[in-house]
Amino acid sequence: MNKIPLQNFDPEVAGAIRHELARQESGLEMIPSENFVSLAVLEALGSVTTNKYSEGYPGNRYYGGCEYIDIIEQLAIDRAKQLFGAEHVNVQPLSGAPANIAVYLGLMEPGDTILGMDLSHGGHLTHGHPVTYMAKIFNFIRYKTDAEGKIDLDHLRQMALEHRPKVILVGYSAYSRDIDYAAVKQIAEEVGAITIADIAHIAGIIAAGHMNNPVPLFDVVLTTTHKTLRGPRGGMIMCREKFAKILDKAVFPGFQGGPHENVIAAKAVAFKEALQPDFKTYAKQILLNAKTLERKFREYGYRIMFGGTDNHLLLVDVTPQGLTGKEAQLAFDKAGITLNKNMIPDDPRSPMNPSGIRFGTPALTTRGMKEPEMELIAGMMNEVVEHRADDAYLLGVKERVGELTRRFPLYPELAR
Ligand code: DSN
Repeated sequence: MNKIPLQNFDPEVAGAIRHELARQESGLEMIPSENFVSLAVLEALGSVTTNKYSEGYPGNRYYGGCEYIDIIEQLAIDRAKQLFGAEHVNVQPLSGAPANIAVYLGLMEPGDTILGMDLSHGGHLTHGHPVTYMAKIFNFIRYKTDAEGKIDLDHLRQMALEHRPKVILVGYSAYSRDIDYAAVKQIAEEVGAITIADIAHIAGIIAAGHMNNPVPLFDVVLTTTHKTLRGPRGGMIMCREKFAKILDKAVFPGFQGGPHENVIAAKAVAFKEALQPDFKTYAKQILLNAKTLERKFREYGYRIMFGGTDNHLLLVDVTPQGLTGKEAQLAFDKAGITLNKNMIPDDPRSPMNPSGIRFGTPALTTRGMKEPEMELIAGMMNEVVEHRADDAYLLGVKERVGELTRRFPLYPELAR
């Protein structure tokens, strides 16, 4: 076995990791699906549990030597149940897209109809976008938000009555409002559809009790664990007991092989963190910070989609300012502010050069930033848009970004 430390054995990889650490520490991370995990989560993620094969589930594995792996996976399951009030939990999905696929394959037959949100209205690729393989297997019908950016429940009901879907899917990746799960459940019951919620973006906020929780109402709830939940990169499925067997089988052996137990160990640690009282404070601050950005962007005269935000993110149309989402993203990169270009509802532009930008507060909030910093950041963002063609100006903003982030150290304990 190689015993040489990473830095000595592979300085190229070690160097790139060090630079990535510096990039994360010195910039403003505003991609709403990103966050910073704790050292305890990192430690579990980098543990020897990565060496172990463990196909099957706790107490029922295909391999020997799983006694400690079983403890870890059961802890993750029990903590997730406690966090969300779930009847059954599967922590093995490798990430959000594999979790979605396993659920589709477990619940539906090829050709079955599923009603999901249009990508440009805040939905997700895996919710039936034509570029995905799932769209070739299942009949996705896409609903949209109304002119004010709200989910039009009457329209959703009409579509459900017309198409009689096997599944109704809610939960989005660029939508900034809360969801009336009870109303969607009522529509699903009327047409006999299974309800699925994909809460990947807002799981941490739901776990903290600051947004509506679909778990007690819906048949199946999917999430990633690395966004507002602040765990390792991974996925999770929660469901009613009656779907437990079929979905466990869909994950393994239906779709995946051996689970990544180091990631599951890190999920267990993150769930323990999310069960602590200070996680509620953290999640509340995410929302307060997003509201502060909303207020400032409104003052600056930006076109905020969906009429504002109830969660951690904002979707803003920048074309009235005379630039595209792609141009804005590039200018923000130059200023040390990381966010992403994004389609707006019924965007006339293309996904690679759309009209909007999407940004959010989970990672900044993890650093300890609050309302005063959000005001500063909104001001700098507005300057970036106004001076996007002036590289020297953007460099000046980057220096101010550096001054701000130095006041909120991220991983001072890590070697550099
Ligand atoms: N890529 C994630 C996001 O940014 O929303 C979702 O898969």
